[in-house]
Amino acid sequence: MPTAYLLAGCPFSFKLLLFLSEAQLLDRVKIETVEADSGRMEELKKKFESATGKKGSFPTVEIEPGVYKSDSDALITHFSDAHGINPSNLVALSFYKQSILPQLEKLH
Ligand SMILES: N[C@@H](CCC(=O)N[C@@H](CS)C(=O)NCC(=O)O)C(=O)O
Repeated sequence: MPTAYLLAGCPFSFKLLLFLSEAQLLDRVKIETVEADSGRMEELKKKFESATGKKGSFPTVEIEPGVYKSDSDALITHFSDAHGINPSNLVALSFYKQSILPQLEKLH
């Protein structure tokens, strides 16, 4: 089962979690939420960076053993394609992306 690594308080991690919840995929993905500035966060970032060669970020999903994918939009596309979901039909996700996330990005 893929593991989604989320960062507590992260608006992009919440976007992925909202998608997985609304698309009813939470029984197909293991969730691990890490605290900001924790040892576990640093440990995972190093793991993501050595696997992808890019700066580690949350959310990241280990989509199969040793294969890591980052970026909330890319992850939503990945799971939508895999499960035949049209994310624009997801009302809560669309609401969050259109009217909540832009405000959070300004603050972030
Ligand atoms: N475009 C990325 C942005 C992800 C992002 O900026 N995540 C932040 C936390 S909200 C992060 O991982 N920052 C790295 C750090 O804090 O070291 C996405 O949509 O996933």
